[in-house]
Amino acid sequence: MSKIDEIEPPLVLKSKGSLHPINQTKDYILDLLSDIGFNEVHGPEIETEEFNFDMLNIKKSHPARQMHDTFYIGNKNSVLRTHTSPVQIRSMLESKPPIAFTSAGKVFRKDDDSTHLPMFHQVEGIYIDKHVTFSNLKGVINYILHDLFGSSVEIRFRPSYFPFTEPSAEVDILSENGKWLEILGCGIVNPIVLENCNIDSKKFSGLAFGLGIERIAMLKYGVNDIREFYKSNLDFLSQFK
Ligand code: 2U9
Repeated sequence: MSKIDEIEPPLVLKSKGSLHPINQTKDYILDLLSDIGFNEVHGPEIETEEFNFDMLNIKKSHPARQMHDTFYIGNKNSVLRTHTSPVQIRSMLESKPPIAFTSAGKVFRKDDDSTHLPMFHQVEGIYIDKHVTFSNLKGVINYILHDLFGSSVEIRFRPSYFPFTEPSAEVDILSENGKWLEILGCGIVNPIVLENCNIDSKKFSGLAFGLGIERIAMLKYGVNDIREFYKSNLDFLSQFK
């Protein structure tokens, strides 16, 4: 044993740190998706309006673009990304299908209450190939939710609307007290978005989905107030070691 190993560390260093529960949950979902062939891609947190909105078919008049929902910075063309979808757009422009990407990380919206924060984390997935169908989408979503909430969890697809997917659905799971809880959003990639990325929408189709990590972690760990995750309260955080 070398001399350095014999030195007692100060008391404060004796308890090891660990990954934050949000990063643990994010990594867990990314690993789950990597197991079925999705590769993680990365991109900037400061985006242009073009990549954050226009390329995703989010029109100038869309409420999400209003000053009270989006953090505009510097000149008006720069925003803090409101979702990780522009990461997928950047990667799609640089590759040819078939592709299966995940993107994950911080996103920013002007929200602040017990279930919403101005900064939260998302994981998104996109798979583009020939003959991708809604049935494939259901398969991927069932795979994720069965792993996270058990193979007997009841899952419900509810029709919804997003500019970047058509058709779109929100997905609920049945909680123990008999209430349906919204858990993620998904859909078939809008052909307009494929064409924006120079992908021939007559040859290719895609599935996409997005999850809010804090929401998943709250449900999985029974946390009622999203703000608990960001108080740096070691008694709270050390429960997730
Ligand atoms: C591209 C095309 C389509 C990603 C998708 C959702 C539906 C969705 C929400 C979940 C909870 C955001 O964090 S949240 O508020 N997301 O409902 N996301 S489809 O669709 C894409 C992504 C990239 C190019």
